[in-house]
Amino acid sequence: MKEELMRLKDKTIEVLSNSKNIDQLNDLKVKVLGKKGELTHILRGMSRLVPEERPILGKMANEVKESLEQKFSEKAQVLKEALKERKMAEEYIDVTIPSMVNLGNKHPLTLVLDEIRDIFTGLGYQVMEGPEIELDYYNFEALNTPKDHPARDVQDTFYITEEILLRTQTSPVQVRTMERQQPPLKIIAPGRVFRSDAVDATHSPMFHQVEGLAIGEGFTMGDLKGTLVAFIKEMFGDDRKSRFRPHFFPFTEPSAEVDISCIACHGEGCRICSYTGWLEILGCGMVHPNVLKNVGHDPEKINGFAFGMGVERIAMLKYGINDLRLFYENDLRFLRQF
Ligand code: 2NM
Repeated sequence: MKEELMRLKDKTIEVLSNSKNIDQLNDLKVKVLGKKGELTHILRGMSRLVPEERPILGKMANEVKESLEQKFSEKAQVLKEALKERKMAEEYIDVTIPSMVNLGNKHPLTLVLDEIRDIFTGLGYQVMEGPEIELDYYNFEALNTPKDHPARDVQDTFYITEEILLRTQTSPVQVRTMERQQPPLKIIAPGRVFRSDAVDATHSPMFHQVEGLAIGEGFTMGDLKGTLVAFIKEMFGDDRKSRFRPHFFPFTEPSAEVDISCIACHGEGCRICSYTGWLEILGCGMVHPNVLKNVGHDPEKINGFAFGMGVERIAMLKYGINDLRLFYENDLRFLRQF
């Protein structure tokens, strides 16, 4: 029996040291040390021994069991370590390999909006945002746009209820800001606006605007012109000419539209500028006294100027794009050019 124990021990150690993985090792452990294993089988033979020998063999069997258990746990540790090493080697990522990923690029409207924003923040303007779903009050009423004004026509405006609509301009953001922040104030409000227009090369029911506002004490039309000419030169080049034409907006008085000399023909006259030499790029004016009153200012003390431009229109002029729909179709052949 003693020999049997010794043989079991030696054989187990030999097989154990050749085990290639944890599963093999566990199988072996069950086979040798398990309840119905080989060691138990040998111990059944104890009953055939003389009583004096039993404790000696019992002690020996325990030693064999303990030493095997020790070997099993050592080997398990070694196999686990090896498995970890192998995984680490397999899953190693060389972060120094040069990347071949196509990173993509910014949308042309984003590029133009970024540029407009950089120019005005450079002039000390803050960027403000507001809701796209607006109250009639902020979109029209507070902006001195009377109930019978053509811009309020249900044909142009998406009404949700009688009082709630999709903003048709971003000036409601200016009104909201004037209500909360005291002058002097210089802000631009970029964002999406909505008008019930049929889609064609120059119209879309959703487009982007940037509106600007500066209020404080003693502003003049000269401040307005200086600001917008500085913007035009940065955006379209130092030698770009501009002109201010009288116009009408309900929220400014006096009001003007601003043209720049044609990008394509530089004033000679061509198809792009309809042979006028000029391209319209924005609207502007001195904030109407009624708008100032509506936000609680005394127009005798506080005044200022405001302006608004369409981002799509500026992007079309800047990049020579002749169809607005290209901005929204996400055709990569178009988008990759910017
Ligand atoms: C334009 C043209 C002229 C404008 C006015 C205001 C406000 F809120 F101050 F009254 N914000 N934007 C404005 C003025 C917008 O867009 C063509």
